Amino acid sequence: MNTAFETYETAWCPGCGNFGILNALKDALTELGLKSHQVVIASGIGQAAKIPHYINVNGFNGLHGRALPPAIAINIANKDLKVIIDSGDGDTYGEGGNHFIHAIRRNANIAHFVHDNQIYGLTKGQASPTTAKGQKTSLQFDGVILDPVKPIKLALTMGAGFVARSFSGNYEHLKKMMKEAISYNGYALLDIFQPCVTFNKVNTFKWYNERVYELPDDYDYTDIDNAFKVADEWGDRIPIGIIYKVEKPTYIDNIKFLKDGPPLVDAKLDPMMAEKYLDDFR
Ligand SMILES: Cc1ncc(C[n+]2csc(CCOP(=O)(O)OP(=O)(O)O)c2C)c(N)n1
Ligand SMILES: [Mg+2]
Repeated sequence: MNTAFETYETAWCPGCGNFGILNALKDALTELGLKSHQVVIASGIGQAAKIPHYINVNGFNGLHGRALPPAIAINIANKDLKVIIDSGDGDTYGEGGNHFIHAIRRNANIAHFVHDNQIYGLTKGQASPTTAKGQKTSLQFDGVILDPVKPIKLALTMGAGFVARSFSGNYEHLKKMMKEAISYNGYALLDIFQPCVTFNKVNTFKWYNERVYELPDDYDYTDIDNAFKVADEWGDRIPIGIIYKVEKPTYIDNIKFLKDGPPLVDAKLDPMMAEKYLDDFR
């Protein structure tokens, strides 16, 4: 157990897939040599979104579906911080779906870890955007009637520069993907399969273990056609790994004074500069 970022009592169920994610996250930060004050984790609402309370780094636990706006603002205000989001599939692809789409366009420097348990865990098992069609839940008694969101394909379509998937039951793989996402300069989506042992009796550790396979070493993640094919693989075999990765200018790269200047938090403020602009109205 990594105690560098302290250990807190959690409100998660015994056996929850979130434990694997929290452990891998602490170890990934440690191996990257990051200290508490250099990292900030933003989240929305949900079981996954409780992570800022369970790790000793800077944290922002906001509203449901609203992890991305503060995370983007933090990156713009202090480009020296490592900004990470930990939030759920509902929070990211449902309530926060609009932010998700537009955050990819902005390409702020954020590692976004989605705890994808394919269910609304905190509110006791209603279907989330990634729950399989036909799956019976605590609310959809006769089965979900909607087709699920395909997060990997959606992110590729929107032009994300880093798109990956991992599984909370594969510690080494997950830690590696987290380190890659955190080190990537730009918006990095890491969708993480995270069994919800209480409210999703379909997508269990066994279910994922039987299907998940690692993309081979010779897989070319710079090829968008490959990536779309991999994004469509679902069923008996589900790929994990870096599905797509290319370098592209970030939000800060596109704004000269943010790129070349000090972090905004350190910028000198001269209120008298406003006088110049006020003259236009006089
Ligand atoms: C605007 C708004 N809608 C609905 C809710 C109720 N709510 C809180 S958490 C949640 C679902 C969370 O699911 P997910 O993001 O997948 O996280 P999990 O609990 O599964 O980790 C819902 C519907 C809310 N708090 N705010
Ligand atoms: Mg969920």
